[in-house]
Amino acid sequence: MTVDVVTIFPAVVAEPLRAGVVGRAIDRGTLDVKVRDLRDFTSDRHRVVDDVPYGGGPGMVMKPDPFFRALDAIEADRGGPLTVVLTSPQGRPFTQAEAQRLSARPHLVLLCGRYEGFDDRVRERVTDELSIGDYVLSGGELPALVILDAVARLIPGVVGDEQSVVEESFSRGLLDFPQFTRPAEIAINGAGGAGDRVLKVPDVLLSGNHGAIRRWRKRAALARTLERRPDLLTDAILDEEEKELLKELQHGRD
Ligand code: JBZ
Repeated sequence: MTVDVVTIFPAVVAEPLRAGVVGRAIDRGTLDVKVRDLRDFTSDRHRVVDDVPYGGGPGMVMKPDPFFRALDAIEADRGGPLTVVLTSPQGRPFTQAEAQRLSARPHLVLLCGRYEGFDDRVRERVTDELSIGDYVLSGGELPALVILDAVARLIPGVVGDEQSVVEESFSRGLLDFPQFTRPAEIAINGAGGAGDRVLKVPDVLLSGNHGAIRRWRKRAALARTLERRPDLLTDAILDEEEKELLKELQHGRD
């Protein structure tokens, strides 16, 4: 997949992309990301990207022409038609299903906004307007990175162990089960003094009984989801054993 990110803060976008699985995918050429400076597509000496809003009011608005010129350059580079993603609070919620849809595209453009937003005419070239959540941010750079990370993980060869992507909580519609690693016991200092509490890994995980482990994990994932995100259970894809376990857990609650 090839991705173009258009921003007035190219370093903010480029640096995080060097880390972890996404960084390695870029090194290997599995993923090709070009971070483009919006100011390179201005035509005035001062490389101005913002202006006062028509009709008055506080703050500045991003000028449309640098975006149009950037999109023309990207289209000439990559060949059209482009999938152009705009991150904004007005977008539809970005979900794992949206990530899956976008991961099937050969090419993505991510437009990052700043200030009070874009001149609305930029939306003429936008195919998908997405929001990563209901909170106030300073710009679209972090949302673009969030979307790129979630989409990149779904491209074959980006995450080493394909199975772990398939088994991931949100792909199944459930929260993950609790994980543990060595040591099997740790002593922690409670309020009373030194080493007065021992935190143990659940015995079943040390038992070597893989059937029992699988069942414990299913139950734990369902219990956590029921406790923290019951809304997810509406759409979760459950096998027969999970449906039974969920019934048990729900009866235990009421
Ligand atoms: C987004 C103009 O800068 C912003 C401000 C908030 C914001 C974005 C861009 S993108 N929120 C979101 O994805 O929810």
